Amino acid sequence: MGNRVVMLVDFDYFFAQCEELRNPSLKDNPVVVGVYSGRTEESGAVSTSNYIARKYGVKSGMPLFLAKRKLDGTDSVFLPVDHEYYDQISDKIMHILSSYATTYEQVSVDEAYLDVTEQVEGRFEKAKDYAQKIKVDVKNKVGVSFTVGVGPNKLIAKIACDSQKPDGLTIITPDEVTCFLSPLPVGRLLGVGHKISARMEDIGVKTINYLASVDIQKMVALFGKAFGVYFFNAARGFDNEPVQETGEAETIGRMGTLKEDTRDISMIMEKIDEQIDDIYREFILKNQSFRLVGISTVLTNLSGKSCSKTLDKPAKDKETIHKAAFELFEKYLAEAELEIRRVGVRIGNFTKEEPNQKQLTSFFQSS
Ligand code: TTP
Ligand code: CA
Repeated sequence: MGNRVVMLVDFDYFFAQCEELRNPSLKDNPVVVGVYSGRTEESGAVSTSNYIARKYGVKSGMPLFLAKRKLDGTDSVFLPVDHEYYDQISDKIMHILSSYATTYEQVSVDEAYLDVTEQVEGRFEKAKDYAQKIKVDVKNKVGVSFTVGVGPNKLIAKIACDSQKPDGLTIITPDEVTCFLSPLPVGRLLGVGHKISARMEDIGVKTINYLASVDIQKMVALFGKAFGVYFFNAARGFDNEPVQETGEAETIGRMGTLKEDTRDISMIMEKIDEQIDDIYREFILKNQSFRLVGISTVLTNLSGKSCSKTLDKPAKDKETIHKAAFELFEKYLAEAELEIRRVGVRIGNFTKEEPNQKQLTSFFQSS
């Protein structure tokens, strides 16, 4: 099989850029978009800010009063989040993006992977013009700028994208993967957050280059089978995950508030199991299989996060949802610093396929 050409598109300072879009006079000021918790006028957290505000040290997740303090003496503008408006803008852009790819996978309100292998005939030298063309089209039609990373798989596209923002375009060809990854800190790999990178540093592993020299047995002994194998592959730039439509409309999910803020997985799973029962009742009416299980959380600082997992093969049973949700929470809790306030679970990627029918793609991958 030839090379894949995968793009990750990540919209620049998204919520704040949306605010600039409807009020261009904000563009020269520090702009902070935040969630106001309502307890006092200034309590709440920063969702995001434009790059002018970032120069003063404003960061996502920071308490609003601290952001105010950092921007003291400037003409800063603080605005409450308006998800409905950002979703509208996001939908417009996503619609345009999807027309440029054979398969497209939206991962969040402001990020999507595009498989453009066919469009550029598998040639990375064509990817630059192609990405530029998409950028200009979206800028003209919607007025929003974004950053693109291009690589032979999702893992590399993501790291490439993060390496130059905003309005960036970074292309890493298959030949460049090793050189590109080698000097980077392990924290740049998806799934390696503060805690895991601290554990890696404890054994002297700081760079991806060094991580690639750790043998597989040691990796599995240290991080467990699933993580160990993932890190082993990721350090080498290997990633077979296909770019696939998740279709937000085609998920069944529930979200709810926990009895108390917690990081206790059994308490979380108790809530999740109730939600799974609910989801499952709706799901069996479809008479289909699902291939995606996702979780969402809202933390005590009101920031939210979601992640998902594509199953090796389609499934139909409740236990698979429970197991996948448990694994996702386990992974998530290993990284999350704060307590969790709200949780949710969803399933998606529905197919008519029978769960026990071995798919050709997974057959080739495992043989
Ligand atoms: P990001 O892509 O992480 O950030 P960004 O788009 O604001 O900035 P950039 O990509 O240029 O670095 O997040 C996308 C949106 O998600 C962001 O605009 C606001 C929201 N968000 C939160 O609400 N809370 C958070 O803690 C983070 C990180 C993001
Ligand atoms: Ca972004």
